[in-house]
Amino acid sequence: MKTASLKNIRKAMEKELNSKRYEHTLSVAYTAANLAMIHEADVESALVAGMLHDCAKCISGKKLISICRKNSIPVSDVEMANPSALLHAKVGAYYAGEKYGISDKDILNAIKYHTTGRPDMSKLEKILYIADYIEPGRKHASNLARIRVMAYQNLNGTLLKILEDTLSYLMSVDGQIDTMTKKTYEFYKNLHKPIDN
Ligand code: DGI
Ligand code: FE
Ligand code: FE
Repeated sequence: MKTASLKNIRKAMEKELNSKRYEHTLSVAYTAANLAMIHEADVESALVAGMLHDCAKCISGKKLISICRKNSIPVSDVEMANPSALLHAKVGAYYAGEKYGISDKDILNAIKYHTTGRPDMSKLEKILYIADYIEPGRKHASNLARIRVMAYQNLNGTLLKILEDTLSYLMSVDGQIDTMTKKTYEFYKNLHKPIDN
């Protein structure tokens, strides 16, 4: 399939997603574009990644597992137990390639890792991860006002704060933590360690 235009992707998302998720999608796309402008990343890629990041979010957990099985996408035990939270990102990346014709690896990886992050993310991956967390429609996360300011100044510091807050939120609700979320947190924590001599 030829790469769909941004306008066509937006129309497809309007059909595919419920209205709340579609509003969130638009907000993430434009927040990601803003972050790309200030951090000198590719604005078009940020828009496309934002527009498609949750393209599999309205698919049931059961269906997400079966899509993974059919297409040889590996599923861990934690993903199997939390398919909606974790697998929509992996399936989303798969759909972005197969249904929406995206071949840019960086965009596909940004979608794939938008929920857990991963160690040593590209600039676009960081931008999407952060935009998803800070978009104007998000209301409930703690420290949001501070994180929004940080996002326009320092991507790695912002990632670490979001990861810290996500892990404490997951622990407070007894949520199972994905190995990738843990690895990402460790990576960005070590990056910020003060050098002692
Ligand atoms: O799809 P969105 O709601 O826009 O955002 P998202 O893709 O970042 O998903 C956010 C949810 O994912 C949030 O409720 C926390 C959850 N999450 C992130 N890392 C993990 C996780 N859930 C579990 N169980 N384990 C994780 O490691
Ligand atoms: Fe998501
Ligand atoms: Fe999202």
